[in-house]
Amino acid sequence: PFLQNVLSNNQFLNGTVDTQFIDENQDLFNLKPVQNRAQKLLHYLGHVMVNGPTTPIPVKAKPSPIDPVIPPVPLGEPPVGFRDVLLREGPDGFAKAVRAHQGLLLMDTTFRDAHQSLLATRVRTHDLKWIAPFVAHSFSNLFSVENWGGATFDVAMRFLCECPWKRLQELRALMPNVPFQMLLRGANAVGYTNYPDNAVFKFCEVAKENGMDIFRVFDSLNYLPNMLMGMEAAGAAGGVVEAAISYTGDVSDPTRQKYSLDYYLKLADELVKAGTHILCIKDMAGLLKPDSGHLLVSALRDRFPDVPIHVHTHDTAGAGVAAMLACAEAGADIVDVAVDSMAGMTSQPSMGAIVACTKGTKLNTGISLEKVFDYSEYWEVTRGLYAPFDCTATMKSGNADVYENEIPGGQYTNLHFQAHSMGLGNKFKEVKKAYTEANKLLGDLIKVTPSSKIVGDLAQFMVQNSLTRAEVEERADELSFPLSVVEFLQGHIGIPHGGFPEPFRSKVLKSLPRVEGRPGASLPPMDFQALEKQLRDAHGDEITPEDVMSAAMYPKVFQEFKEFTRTFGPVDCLDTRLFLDGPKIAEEFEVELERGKTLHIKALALGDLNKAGQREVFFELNGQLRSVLVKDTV
Ligand code: 3PY
Ligand code: ZN
Repeated sequence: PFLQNVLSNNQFLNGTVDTQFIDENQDLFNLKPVQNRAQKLLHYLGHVMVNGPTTPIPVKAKPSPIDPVIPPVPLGEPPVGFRDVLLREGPDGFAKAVRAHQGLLLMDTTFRDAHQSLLATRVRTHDLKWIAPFVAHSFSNLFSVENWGGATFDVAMRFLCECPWKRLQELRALMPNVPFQMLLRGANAVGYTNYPDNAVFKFCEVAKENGMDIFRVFDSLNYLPNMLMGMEAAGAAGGVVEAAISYTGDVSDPTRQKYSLDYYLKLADELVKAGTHILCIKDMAGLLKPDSGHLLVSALRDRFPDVPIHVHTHDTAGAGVAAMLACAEAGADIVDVAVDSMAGMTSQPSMGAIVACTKGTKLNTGISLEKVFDYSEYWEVTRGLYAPFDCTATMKSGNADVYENEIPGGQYTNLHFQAHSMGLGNKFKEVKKAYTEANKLLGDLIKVTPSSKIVGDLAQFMVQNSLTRAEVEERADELSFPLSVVEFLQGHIGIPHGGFPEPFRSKVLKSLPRVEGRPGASLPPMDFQALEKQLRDAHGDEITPEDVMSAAMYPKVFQEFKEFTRTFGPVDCLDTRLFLDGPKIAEEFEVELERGKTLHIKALALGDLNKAGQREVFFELNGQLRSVLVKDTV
């Protein structure tokens, strides 16, 4: 405003005053835009009050009105945990300490896979931060907390309008003692397509710098060259490499031999030879039964006595606890669990159940059940805030049909949501059947992001066009397949075990080009300097190395996130109920922008629709009347 006055002053404009000082100090004009985060947040709240949530809501339910209570946390530093071992001894020493540990270790997936599987990945940093100190203090003997990667990276920006890197930084500060673990989709990093190698390397480097410790690296086809590249990237960044074999089929079933015990052992040989610090069995669909789990883990244990074995599963059929206990009996060092109120169904097996079942045995976890109950209560109430995304709105139980359709946990929930939202809730069985058939058509694949999406896309195509497997095979040369299916057959994500299905592939591709070998090897490296410059030109100078990686992974999503933030401010500071549903008239609340900077807001009134199709929304902000004009788009 001062400058505006100066620039509209006649004397100044006529040049009748001495402006030499200004001429010589042009940087006086480099004014930063007034931040005014408060006004932006009022704009956001007004927008939600007028038009409803900015994020798509799959379930017609409101966030619960009950606030979670944070269990008491002792003062002072949290106790020493495995992260202290890692920082002291490095990844090799850490792996040795894990292997030497007596009793069963747990990874807690509540901060990532559990809500990816049950709540459409929608849990916000805000609610993770409240409970993080409790976890650091009460569960310092966890192997790790899985809190990053997978779908969380993209969902954070796309739907929660928050920065995934800030989540990592904030949690790191609150939980210094427990190792953090992320899910890295090998050459697909945290995306759905292959990135150039240097993007995966840089991503791991920045993740490590921001506090990530353990990188679970997998490839959706178990395609070894992709896995090795991801492992190298994680290792070069100084991370703990946890190579993960994605599990499908049933090693205990002699009639299902495409993915036999021998197949898994040979793959494990390669991963151990490549120097993985930890070996993981990633059972993304929850197909490991107690028998098959025991068989597989015993064989791996015999073969690699010194390598820690970590088992991941989903509880879709309901046999997760039994399977994890069998794996632990057979020699697994670590199994994955989610806190009770975020466990079961398509999520991980229950932490409380595993802790209770191993208590007093040689597999004792050393975790206090009382603390698990406190933790679970926090999540039970917090989960209520996410009712608009909760799969239990329609999904009432797990289902053992997963042993047939082999749909990964998160995708099982998504397909269920989709079927219900399309009014096909009574046809979910058909969708799953089509998935089984689509998988056979594609040659019986390992199914996990992104290969699972390809199978899902083909299944949807078959349902929409009422096509059977035989019809698709017969007419493969004339049908217009989804792009993801065509690109898979071209070799864009790698080569499946046993090769591509023929003659199906040739019939679909005809003369389309085929990628030979590892897809990333033929991609030109990403130019990060050019990307950074482009981002600075578009968004100003406050671009960080983390922003550059966000844009490298998701260029469009990142741009939209930046634009959203420019308009609506730091919405990650709002409580979840306010973020999703806005305040009620006369509601008073506080928003902590940063430590020591708190806004006191009261929603006063919603004006009538004006001629321009807008409504004025009135607030009291720190005792002063404010209003925002919002276009009514409903
Ligand atoms: C992901 O890739 O996000 C997964 O959770 C796979 O299981
Ligand atoms: Zn999983």
